Amino acid sequence: MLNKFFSISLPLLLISVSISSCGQLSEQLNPNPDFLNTPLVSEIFTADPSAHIFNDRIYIYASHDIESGGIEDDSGNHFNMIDYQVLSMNLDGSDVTVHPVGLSVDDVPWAKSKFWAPDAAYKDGTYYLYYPAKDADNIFRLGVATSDKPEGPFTPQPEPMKDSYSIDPAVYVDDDGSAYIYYGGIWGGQLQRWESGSYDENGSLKDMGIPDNPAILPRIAKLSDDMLEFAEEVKQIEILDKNGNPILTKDLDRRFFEAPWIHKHNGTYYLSYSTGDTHLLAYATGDNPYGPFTYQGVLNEPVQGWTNHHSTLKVGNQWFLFYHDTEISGKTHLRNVKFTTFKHNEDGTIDPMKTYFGNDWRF
Ligand code: FUB
Repeated sequence: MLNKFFSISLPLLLISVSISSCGQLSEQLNPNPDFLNTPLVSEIFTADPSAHIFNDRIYIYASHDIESGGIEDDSGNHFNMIDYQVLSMNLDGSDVTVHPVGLSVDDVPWAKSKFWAPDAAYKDGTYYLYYPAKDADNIFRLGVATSDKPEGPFTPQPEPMKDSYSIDPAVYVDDDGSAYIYYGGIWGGQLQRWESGSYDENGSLKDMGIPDNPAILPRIAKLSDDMLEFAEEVKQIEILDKNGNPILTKDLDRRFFEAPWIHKHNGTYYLSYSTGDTHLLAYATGDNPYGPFTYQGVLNEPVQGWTNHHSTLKVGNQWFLFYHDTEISGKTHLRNVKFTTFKHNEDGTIDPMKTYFGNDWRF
């Protein structure tokens, strides 16, 4: 299959590049037919991009992948990240910048390892970086760090967020100013070990193992006014099929695995997430931040590399999907962030995106 680069003529491409330099962000198309887009940066390896606009500039809060020598396994032993470096660019895609280290695991008293997928939010002059890390007992918790600049440096809170667990925090600030934290991930993200309400250190390393049971669900909590803690008891977010039935554990193409993300379009809330071992991004819709959400379809087909993790961002009138693959390294734990355009159809659905056209994606 041809990618978008080859489906448009060269003169059109030149026009699109010149429009880009005049204002509107446009995706960077890859001359390699296996990939739709080019990596945003190549100085460092970056993954799990959470994109936001702050002060008329796009900031991307990403995992900073490194080679640690960890042997790949189903718990993510090969992802041993130790710091965060924020990426940013102008709204037209110019001046792409890799900022200095904004937070190191050594700076966080409670955190011992695994700076996995982060997100950020802004309120009243302060930027908040939300991140997962393993504590001294090897349990994933969520932390918050603050800064007066979007790129940091960030000052961490001395303790993890009370009652937090698992991975992949994503903070959504609704139109009324209410902020919600979405999070969770199974397998290496440990969510299956919290099904009883407390951490089971001998719990399963994977799904709960009961195929016909409802799948494990992502979590949500409203954030406190100071953005530093949960303001309420954590709730599970239901993901239903179109008949109103829960998506089941055995439904690997549709069940939640990790990487929850929320955006709103025409009053509808879109919960998108990774299906993990089936390598898809999926999306479901609801009419309020807590759900229930009804499964709608695939958001992005598998990328090159095992993980598929993303965010969405509206720049002007155009929606973008920020995602990652492994084009530069060919290794699943050394990823690179990219972005592409998408649109919502008249009926609110989103056509599945395809950003990888090769066939060596599962490694
Ligand atoms: O980057 C480490 C982990 O890989 C993330 O937390 C997951 O979402 C997956 O992308």
